Amino acid sequence: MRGNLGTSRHSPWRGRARDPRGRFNPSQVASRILFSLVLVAGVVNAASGGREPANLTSGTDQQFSPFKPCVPPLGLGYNRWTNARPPGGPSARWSHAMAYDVQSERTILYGGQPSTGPMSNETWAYDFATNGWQDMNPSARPSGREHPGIAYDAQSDRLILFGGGNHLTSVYSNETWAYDFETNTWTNMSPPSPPSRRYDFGMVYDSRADRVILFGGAGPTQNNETWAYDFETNAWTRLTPTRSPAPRQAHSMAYDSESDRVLLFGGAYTRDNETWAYDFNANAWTRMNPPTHPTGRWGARMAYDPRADRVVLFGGWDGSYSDETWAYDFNANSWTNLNPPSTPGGLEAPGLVYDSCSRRLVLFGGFRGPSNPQPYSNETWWYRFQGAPPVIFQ
Ligand SMILES: [Ca+2]
Ligand SMILES: [Ca+2]
Ligand SMILES: [Ca+2]
Repeated sequence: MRGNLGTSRHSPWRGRARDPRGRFNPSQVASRILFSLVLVAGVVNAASGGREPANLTSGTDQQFSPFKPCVPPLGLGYNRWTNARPPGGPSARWSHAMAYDVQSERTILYGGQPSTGPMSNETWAYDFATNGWQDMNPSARPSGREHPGIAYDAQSDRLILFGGGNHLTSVYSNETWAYDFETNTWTNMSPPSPPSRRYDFGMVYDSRADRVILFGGAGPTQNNETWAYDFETNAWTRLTPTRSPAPRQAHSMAYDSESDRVLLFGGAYTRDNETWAYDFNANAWTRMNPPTHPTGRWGARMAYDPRADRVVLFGGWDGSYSDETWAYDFNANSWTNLNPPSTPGGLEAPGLVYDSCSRRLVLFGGFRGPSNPQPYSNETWWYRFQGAPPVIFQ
């Protein structure tokens, strides 16, 4: 069941038992009934002191919480970036790892390169509902590092972190760690046959396959390997598709849950402008060749908005530090420059996630460039996309 909900209190589509094309949609009615059952089950579960089962598919609006209203501030509109200006938060940095814990409704940040001092080993959690960052300060943690990969395994309710390193010392990791926000615990998983040491790769969670998918990276040599990690069996598997994107690092990746594809854009060092899609079921990479696309760049970030069924790309370095916001529709194989009226400014390697509770992208940090008086950002920004009505998953 790939449920839709156009029914939450935030939805402009509330009360319309029709799909965006105006047809009556019986599956949406069924979804609403199911959501009611899920909500009742959740309340019962909470009352019994249990934790909500993490059986919700990542990337859909099905995770709307019955426990905590994630009420977004009013009047922010669509297609605009808003500086959230939370009180406090992580220090300025770039190349940190960021992912959204759907079950706990927190954006989790790990590591990165601060403006001064060693690579960070901090774990922070951002709550949109309170616009507050919390330094989690867990007792055990991965060592400090930049450009690790992180993805939220929704089925297991764990953030999976892999690799990362330090380009100043050329030390790279191939450790696999799992973080549980509820217990504030990092666990070194020590799987038997992980990918080689690397940093600056792409890593996303394929919710249908229940696998974390990794592509490329450098350690320091660039590669074009595709790997899958299963938390339950603690096993990395090297996938060997017949065709792959060329070796690269600093590319952008996101998982389109409606189309069940891992999407990739760009990368270094050629300032690549290719768009690729990976289908785990077919173990196949396909080059998409869209008619228009962002300029070649590295260090951009992408996140998938399931309501709009669009991957949103922000920033990167394309010869200068870009502040562009683009949307990619896999079904139409089309990139659109969204040209929002305000932006966070040009940034390379910020953190970017889709917060399914507030239905906004959350961005933190990034590198503004060496000539900027404040080269590293410590700003938190929100972005709400509406380029299309919410998608009704069938
Ligand atoms: Ca959690
Ligand atoms: Ca899992
Ligand atoms: Ca799609």
